[in-house]
Amino acid sequence: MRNVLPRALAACVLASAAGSASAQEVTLKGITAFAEQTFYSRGFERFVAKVNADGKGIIQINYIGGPKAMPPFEVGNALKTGVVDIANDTGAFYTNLMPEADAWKLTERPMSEIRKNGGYDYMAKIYDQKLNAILLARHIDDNPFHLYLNKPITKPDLTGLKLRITPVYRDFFQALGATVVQTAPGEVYTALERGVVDGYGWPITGIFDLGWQEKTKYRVDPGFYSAEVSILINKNTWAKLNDAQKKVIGDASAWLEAQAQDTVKENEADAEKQKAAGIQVIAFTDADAKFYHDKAYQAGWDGVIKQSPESGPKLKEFFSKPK
Ligand code: 173
Repeated sequence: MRNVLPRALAACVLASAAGSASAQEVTLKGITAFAEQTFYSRGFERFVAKVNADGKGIIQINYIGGPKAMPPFEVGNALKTGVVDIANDTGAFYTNLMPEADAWKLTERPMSEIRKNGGYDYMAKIYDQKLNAILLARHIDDNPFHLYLNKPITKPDLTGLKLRITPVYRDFFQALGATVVQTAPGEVYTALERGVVDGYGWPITGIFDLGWQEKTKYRVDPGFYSAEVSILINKNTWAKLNDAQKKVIGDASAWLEAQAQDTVKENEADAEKQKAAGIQVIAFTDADAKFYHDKAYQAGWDGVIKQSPESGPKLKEFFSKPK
């Protein structure tokens, strides 16, 4: 008789501990590499709002913010080491850890196909090994990059121009003769204002977010590549989640990635806005436009393959337009 009570108590304590563990709400730390409430952070912010609504009592995201909280090129390492659990970032910002991530810009097939043809799985292994992370959702796609200039050009020759870049544009702009200088987006306005650069690479959308239209005279057409911005989660964080928590995150990810195609509408709206702001389009002849386009992909893939001689050719097969 004497032993019964402690044993019953112990069972009770165990049961309630297990009960509270499974019912416990988990809070993840989230960060974005782009300025808060600007175009490339908005998808992430919708994702955070959905997780926090659907995940009440299960899982929440504490959104710490953007470049004011952490320099954009450091977000990849913060995710890898678990300083943050979940991040909104683009491959070009963490090539120091995973050069292959920059290859996302070269996709010429929708993510739905790349998830089926083995390309996503191939990249997932590299994310696992080099970034200790899982790519949850690519929410920016079909969003071309452009060259913006303050000096006019008439053909695809950038000799004598100094351009702001990230790894996205380096090989291409250099192949056309430009001198390049890498900066975070937050430094572009000042670089233009001071005349430190003659232009910059950036996608078709978002220049109004940081006021660059005030310091931009020309946009060169056509655009090239397809910008990628994705939500990533630290692998250890993911492994600790229970099924219900994983479902909230997984459902919100699928929901967001399915919206990536809406980017096309934003592309058109921003092109109109640029026109209204007086940004002139420099359009090449058809032959020059083809040369420019082909050079972009050739220089882009050459760069990826040079960095990753083993993975590069495989990624090219998964990502390129079927021949
Ligand atoms: O130009 C950039 O900073 C850059 O690389 C990028 C990538 C994806 C979306 C927007 C910008």
